[in-house]
Amino acid sequence: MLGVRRRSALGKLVVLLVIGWLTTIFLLLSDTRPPWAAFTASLGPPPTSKAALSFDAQIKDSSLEYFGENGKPVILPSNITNEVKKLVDEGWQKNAFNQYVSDLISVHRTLPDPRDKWCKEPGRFLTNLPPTSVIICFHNEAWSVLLRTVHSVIDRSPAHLIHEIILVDDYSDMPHLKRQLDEYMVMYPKVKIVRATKREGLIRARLLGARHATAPVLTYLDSHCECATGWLEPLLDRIARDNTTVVCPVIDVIDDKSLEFMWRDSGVVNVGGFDWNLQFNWHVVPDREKKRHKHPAEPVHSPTMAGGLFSIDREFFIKLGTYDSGFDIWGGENLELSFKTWMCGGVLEIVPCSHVGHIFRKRSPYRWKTGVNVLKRNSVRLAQVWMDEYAKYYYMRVGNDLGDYGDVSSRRALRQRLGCKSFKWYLDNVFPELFIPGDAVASGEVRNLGYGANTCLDSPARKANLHKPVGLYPCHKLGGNQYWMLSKEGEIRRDEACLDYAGQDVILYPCHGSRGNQLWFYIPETNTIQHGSSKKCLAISSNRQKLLMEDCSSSAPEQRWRFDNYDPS
Ligand code: LR7
Ligand code: MN
Repeated sequence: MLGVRRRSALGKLVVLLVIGWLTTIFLLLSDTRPPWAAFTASLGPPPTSKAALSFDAQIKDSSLEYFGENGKPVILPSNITNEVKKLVDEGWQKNAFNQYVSDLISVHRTLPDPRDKWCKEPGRFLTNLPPTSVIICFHNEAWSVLLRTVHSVIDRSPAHLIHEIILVDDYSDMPHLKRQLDEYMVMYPKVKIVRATKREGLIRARLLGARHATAPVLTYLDSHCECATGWLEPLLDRIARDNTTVVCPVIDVIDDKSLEFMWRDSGVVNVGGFDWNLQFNWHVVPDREKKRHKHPAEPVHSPTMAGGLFSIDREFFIKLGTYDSGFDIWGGENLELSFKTWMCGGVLEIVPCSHVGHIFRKRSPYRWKTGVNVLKRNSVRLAQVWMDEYAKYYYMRVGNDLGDYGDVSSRRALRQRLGCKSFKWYLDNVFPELFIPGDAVASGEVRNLGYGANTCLDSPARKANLHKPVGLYPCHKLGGNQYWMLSKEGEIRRDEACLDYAGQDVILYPCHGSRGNQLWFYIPETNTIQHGSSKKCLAISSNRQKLLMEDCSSSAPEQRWRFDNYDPS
């Protein structure tokens, strides 16, 4: 159906009639078709439950409007019946997002156009763009969410640029992803379904997809995305101009509860970074990068990518050795591809004209491997191959216990063969903002020497706890939340977060580099940690539960601290 566009008017009519006729025959003859088939084919949302049906019927009768159009949120009324409430809970349970609400929204829903005016100026993009294979891997994805991902690609991309859409089923066991999906996709000849014969994890599932893909460009999406108007052309444009450019769209948030599409304008685009736990994080566009541009909608260099949403020239991906197929289930592959793109002659960009929404979840809904720390194993492989003498900073974070990470010799040989630059080059040139632990004058645990000398400064573990009081915990020598660094500038850091005191609690706050409330003096002779602006001393309460700021006293045991590995030279 995607090819219809370029035919003559008469041809179009004939094709439409034939398609209509075939569809009718198909729907009449196939008694195996699921009850909602006719419904979805004719635009509406696929109700998956009786309750949803009556809900939907109501809304159609009254206003002829559908839920969630134009990316609007869908908020369930507070007086839902217990039966509906149960369905809502089940949806959350299975997916870690509000599946019930998603099922109420059309799989063809409209979205606002999030593009800057600059993006729509005539001649902005090349007209002769290469077509792409879109690869979407899923493991037990919700029906309406997966379909909305696929339809957002078909509905909002120029047909001639979509060579095919490859759905890779990573050994799901939800029944709707089997025959029901095959039957639905009969209507869409460009969609191919590839199935893994065992659980591969998203990295090897992506590689499986790539092996089936035949277009010159590969575009990867997570299975819970919605592509906005004009998302594809700006990505392909960059690759058409230089096939070593790897590009990511701006990732807008689709709310996990209301499915609202929350887009942001190009003025607030972020770029990717990472910390020494090898976790991906977002940063504002640095000034050095802003200076390279005349307009904020121009593509910006990014040290890393989030991982799930990007386009890459097929040949270049192969040249880079695709992904390390020794990576399991989830994680680390985004940094691998980012590092080697930069180190082996490419450029990684975020393209503000291109917007794709993604449902961000607060937990992972599917089963991982038991007994193996998959993410750590992937990260150790990454560090072993790509991070040279900087790998040690990651190892310190995992207590220098690398575990069994398998054989990486072929990946090292790949790097050698490609003649890639060093990790130091990458840090100096691509991510100079990153704090290097080796520049710290002390690092490791910060142990209080009062009350038994077994209490350590302990960070609030989760990102969301930034701005919360810093805690205390028995010292454990495992690094992790008790790993701190004292910078030359007098900050007590955890990567990008700094110990900060503004007269209330001692909290973690994003490092700002201008001393003030983040300035501390560690005096090893007296074992004190004094705050720069308030002149108070860091101390602990007698029950060892709370951090205090006290007037400094040379006789107070609770004000004595030892910072590991102190070396001011
Ligand atoms: O075993 C699995 N098999 C799979 O096929 C596990 C997952 N998957 C699929 C899954 O259905 C989904 O489509 O893989 C995709 C990613 O898994 P998610 O959505 O559970 O993870 P996520 O969104 O937190 O993942 C982000 O980090 C991952 C690290 O390995 C991948 O790079 C994801 O693609 C990435 N997602 C994004 O970049 C979207 C923006 C998130 C941010 C920031
Ligand atoms: Mn995802």
